[in-house]
Amino acid sequence: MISSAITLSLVPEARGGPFVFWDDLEAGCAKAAELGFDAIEIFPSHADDLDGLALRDLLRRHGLKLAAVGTGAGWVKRKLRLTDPDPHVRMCARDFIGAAIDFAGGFGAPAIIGSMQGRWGEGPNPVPREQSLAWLKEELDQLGPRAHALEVPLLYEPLNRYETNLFNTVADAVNFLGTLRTQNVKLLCDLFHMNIEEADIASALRLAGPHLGHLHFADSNRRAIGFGHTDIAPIAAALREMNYGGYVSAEVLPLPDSETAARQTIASFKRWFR
Ligand code: LER
Ligand code: MN
Repeated sequence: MISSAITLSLVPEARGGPFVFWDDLEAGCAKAAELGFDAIEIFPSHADDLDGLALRDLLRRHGLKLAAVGTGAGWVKRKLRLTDPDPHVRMCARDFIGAAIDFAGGFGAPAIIGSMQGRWGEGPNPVPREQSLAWLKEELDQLGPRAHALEVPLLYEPLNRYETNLFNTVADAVNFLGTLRTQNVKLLCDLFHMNIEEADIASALRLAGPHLGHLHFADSNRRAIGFGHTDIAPIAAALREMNYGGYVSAEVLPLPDSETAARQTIASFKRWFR
């Protein structure tokens, strides 16, 4: 069964980004539960900033699950990326994501690698694409088993061309996953990025098939589903036919405000998946 989730950012530097709830974990959880969401997806400054016991209690009180933990703050706040030419930066990136894997894993949830994948061919010491991909592969082959030990997948997210030049499409990302030693890295497909990069979103999701581990549920303009022009019917049909059993998580702009974006998301979720 497909479950619903909604994003909550605890990162001041990410202000303006695609997160529905902001700053206040308690208030965000209360609102998510009131509206009927199954889970929240948290975007922390660092996993070590999160109080695991307090979060466990909060989730229990509100009948929520943890859907995933984002690691984008490693890039936004610290400029860490898994494909940085500097080995020290790559090591810090690995440690940052490792902490997110360990924290999320304690809740049965995966960590997400999105922005922290980086880009190739930039900066003062640009390297060829093949070198960046070799580093990405090396890091995923270390981090995937770390997640596996906690019985959770690790999520890798292809992004649109303006955010990475490593992998933009599901087809290319699926091929890349096939080159890894670990089989524990799953795809996070974000409908906003897919709207830019895929010829046909539903076909791309079918291609992802069993590799699909998580979905960012966003309309063409990165607003709540129903507030843009993406045709959700064939996408929902594809997810149902695939027997997708993960989360559709609203990583969307809080427009016109957080509550309206959240209400629109849960209404769309119920319409398409219940
Ligand atoms: C970034 O655009 C994004 O979609 C995030 O989920 C990645 O961290
Ligand atoms: Mn995303």
